[in-house]
Amino acid sequence: MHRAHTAFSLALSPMAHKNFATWLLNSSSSQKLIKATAAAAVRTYNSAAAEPFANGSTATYVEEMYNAWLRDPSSVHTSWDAYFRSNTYVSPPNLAPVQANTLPLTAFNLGGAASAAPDSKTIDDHLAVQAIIRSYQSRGHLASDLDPLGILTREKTVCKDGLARRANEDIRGHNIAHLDPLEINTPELPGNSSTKSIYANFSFGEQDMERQFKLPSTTFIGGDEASLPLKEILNRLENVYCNKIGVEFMFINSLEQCNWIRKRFETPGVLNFSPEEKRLILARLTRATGFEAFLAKKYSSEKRFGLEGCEIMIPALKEIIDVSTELGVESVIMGMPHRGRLNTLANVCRKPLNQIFTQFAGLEAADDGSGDVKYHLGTYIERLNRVTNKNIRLAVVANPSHLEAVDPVVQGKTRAEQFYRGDQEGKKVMSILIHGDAAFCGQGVVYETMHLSDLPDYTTHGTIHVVANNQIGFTTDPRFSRSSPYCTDVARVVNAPIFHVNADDPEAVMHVCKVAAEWRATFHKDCVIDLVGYRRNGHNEIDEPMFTQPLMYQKIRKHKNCLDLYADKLIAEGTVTGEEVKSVAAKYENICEEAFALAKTETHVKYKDWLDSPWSGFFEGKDPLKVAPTGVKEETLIHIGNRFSSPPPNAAEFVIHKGLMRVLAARKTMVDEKIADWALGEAMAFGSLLKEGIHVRLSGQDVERGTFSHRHHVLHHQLVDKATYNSLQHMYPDQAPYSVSNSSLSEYAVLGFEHGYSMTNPNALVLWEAQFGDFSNTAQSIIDQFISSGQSKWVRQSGLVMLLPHGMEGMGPEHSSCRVERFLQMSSDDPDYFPPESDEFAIRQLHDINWIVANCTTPANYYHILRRQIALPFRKPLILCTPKSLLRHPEAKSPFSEMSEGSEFQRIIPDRGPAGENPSNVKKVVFCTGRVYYDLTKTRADKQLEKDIAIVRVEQVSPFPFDLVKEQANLYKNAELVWSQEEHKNQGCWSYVQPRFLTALNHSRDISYAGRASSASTATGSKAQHIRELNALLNDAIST
Ligand SMILES: Cc1ncc(C[n+]2csc(CCOP(=O)(O)OP(=O)(O)O)c2C)c(N)n1
Ligand SMILES: [Mg+2]
Repeated sequence: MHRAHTAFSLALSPMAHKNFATWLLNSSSSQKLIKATAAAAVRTYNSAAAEPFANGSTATYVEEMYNAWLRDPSSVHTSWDAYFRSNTYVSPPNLAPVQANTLPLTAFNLGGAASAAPDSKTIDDHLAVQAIIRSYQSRGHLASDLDPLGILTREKTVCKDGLARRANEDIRGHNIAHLDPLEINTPELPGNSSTKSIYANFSFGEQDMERQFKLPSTTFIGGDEASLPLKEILNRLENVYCNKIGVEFMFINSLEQCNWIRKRFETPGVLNFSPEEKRLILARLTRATGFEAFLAKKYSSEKRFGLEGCEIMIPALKEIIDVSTELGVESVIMGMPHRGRLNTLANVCRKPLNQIFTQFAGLEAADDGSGDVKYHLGTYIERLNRVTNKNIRLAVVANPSHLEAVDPVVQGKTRAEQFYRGDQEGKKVMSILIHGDAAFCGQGVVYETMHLSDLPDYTTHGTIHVVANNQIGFTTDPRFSRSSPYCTDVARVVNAPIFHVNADDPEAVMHVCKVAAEWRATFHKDCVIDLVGYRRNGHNEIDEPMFTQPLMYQKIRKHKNCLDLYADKLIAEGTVTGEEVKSVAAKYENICEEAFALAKTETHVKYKDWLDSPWSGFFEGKDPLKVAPTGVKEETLIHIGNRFSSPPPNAAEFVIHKGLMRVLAARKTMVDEKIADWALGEAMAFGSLLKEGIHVRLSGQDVERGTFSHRHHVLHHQLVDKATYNSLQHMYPDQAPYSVSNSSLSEYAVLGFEHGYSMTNPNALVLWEAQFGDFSNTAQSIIDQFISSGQSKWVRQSGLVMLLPHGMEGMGPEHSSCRVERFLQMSSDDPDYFPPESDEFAIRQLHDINWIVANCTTPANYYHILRRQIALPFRKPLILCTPKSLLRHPEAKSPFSEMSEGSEFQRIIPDRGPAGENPSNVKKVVFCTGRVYYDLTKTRADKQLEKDIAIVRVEQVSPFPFDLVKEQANLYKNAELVWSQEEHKNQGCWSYVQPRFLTALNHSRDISYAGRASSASTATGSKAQHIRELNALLNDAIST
């Protein structure tokens, strides 16, 4: 509505230009009409840059209102009627380039004398033709010939000129079905007789087919012609919009973009290819087809999820890459599912064929890791693009079976690569996402990822989506797997144009790919190519498709493959000979045979060959067991603290909220007292890393302020919109960039994105914060499939930090638990194995585990563990339970001395009070983690049991500090050992720590549990019950 209002008021602006359509308004006055017609028709349309009119749907809306009003003034609201009558409406000025529509209407022989004013029938007929053109543009795709099997293709109808056309009244009709020139099923019009008579004039008969019509500015079908006979108009439209390409774009809110697309598809001759181009397509198609055939021959009983039926995807990807490289792209990051993946690696990335074939041999791995199936592995290749003669990097990101889960990961990786290259507009680095038809519409993460596409801190400046649409998902037909007409409708939400194309027409496919690459390079927005093909085999090669799709597969069995169809076509038109076709195929088969022989000589597979994100140089020369110090000079802490607590340098002009002035003042006091709370500790970690050249990126919902209003990294000018100040970006003149960004309200896509971002460069601290920890479970497949297991499956490391607000604070079942038990269950350290004790115990454990799970109780430890992420000589994900009420807890503060040089992360914090001083007298040791520590110490103080009960904090839960637990237990020889937690017994850390305690204690002592009972829900919704449970657990734990 806001936009509509803007469009409306712009249209009313006194700056209004000439009134384009005056001639239509005043049809009663022929004098006026002629003058105005001439004035309007000779106007030249300006370039998009000069477009003063609001673009967007509202502009289209006004235009449509206007058109409706032209047809029938009574069909619009009286206010619009008055407005249009006032002659102040200016139609959008730049609907076409100069060549179109520059002649006065009177220049055409429109049925009357050339110099006479057109009569109202002529005008109506012209409007009707415009409406027909618009309908083809809007809905022609619905009748296009996309399905190679012909199952879904619309029958042609014979029109009045005797020609068969696909677009019938549904298509041409749209909202203006009464304009149907062919009068097939013209609907009854509403009662108003004057309306009826107007519409009656709109119908065309056979006699009209040769009539010349002036082409409106919104079409390019004329080429250099300003007018065409109606028959030719229909034929050209039919050819453009209802042939092998279906273009869906009229929903786009930009007239400039719509025109850009119209021009690319409507201009006569756009589908003409040179013989060289055709031969290249044929050669590529031969390789794509030959690769699948070769695998089918050699490994007939292996699943490979072949591309048969959609082999054109390989030449399609190559075309996209060629055109994009020509336009400046140097690096392409791809994400794709199983289907056609091996073919893509072989023929798009040109991964050595022997490496691919080795994957079929069932060999042992030469390096660490558990590996993955061959159709999930990633790759990274740098090579010369032979067509453009430019160097290019291609990466296919490793992915799990979880369809579409890789999408946001690819986007994050792409964004990071753009960032490190300073490629702010995505001119050098781009992503391509390949989808299956069923997954594209079925998986919600596609929608979530789409919604990142235009956000300032998440955009990759346009992704080309390619759907390998084989019109089936496993055994399910589209009519049972989606409610939308197309599998691509999800892309409409971001105004991405969608190019549907019949996968059996290679030239149409190449044209669409070229347009897609140019679209991205021009507008830096997403677009979709829907390759409509089929699946020649079952879901995999061993599946029997006739069980479930008998009729479809009868058709498929009889259907020639695309290569043969295209070869036949090129032979028939004389572009190639049959011998040439055979020799290209034979040559490729030889290449495959040679690689096959080479693969046979391999004795091992190397997972490293399949790494998608190599960190060249990072591991070299590093002691793999040495952690750099995490403490920094006190003066650094003071400097960061002072900056972090100061308003912007131009404070006099920058009006800060009073409440935030108080926050800054409180921070300043802490800095003066050399003490830090949680927010300050975090800022110290970030600031010191930035000083050391480490890029820090924090992303998640509302992270700029912080869900709990404690962070406030972005100060907002109270009087000036969008004026902000972020002190962490201004710590040091030569610091690394700091980015903090509120994300879209998504966990799955955003966590995936940040994971992808973290894969690109090890020298960056990338953090994702959940609004509350429990919401992270909507991103479970990123956690399970990528973060916890990525290194093991794909030898790929990531130092991503997940900040998960966690704690039972009476807020109800949600907002309480981050379900730390789940993360712990996925930790890979063995509960029964106590690693050898040495100075390197801690670092070895970190080296060997899949990730780190911690719950810190002090800002200093939080600071150290963040810095340790970078100080480690390798990268591990860090799952961090973070506090809520502790953010402001008076005791949860740390002196600078615990963060300065010489200090380090404490895996366990021993009891620092009277109990620790005389340990042999201690009756009980309560081990715990996280915020419950503060409740336990308070209860202990209240009960005056400080000498009797020691409280030990396990700050790093996983990998489990066996050595330090043993040390603490030995210290309190006579004490009973208890684990206390606030989470329910079947949740929290208990089930993880219990067996590990026993291992640490060598089963010589026991450990008991003090906490809530087991429960299905994470927490009670009743405050009273919460307090009751808390008191019970505290009393249970703190008693002797
Ligand atoms: C999230 C998820 N759910 C279910 C599956 C099981 N599955 C594997 S392939 C497939 C069908 C995919 O169909 P489509 O996306 O059209 O790709 P195609 O196999 O047809 O190329 C299904 C359901 C999966 N891999 N991932
Ligand atoms: Mg499919």
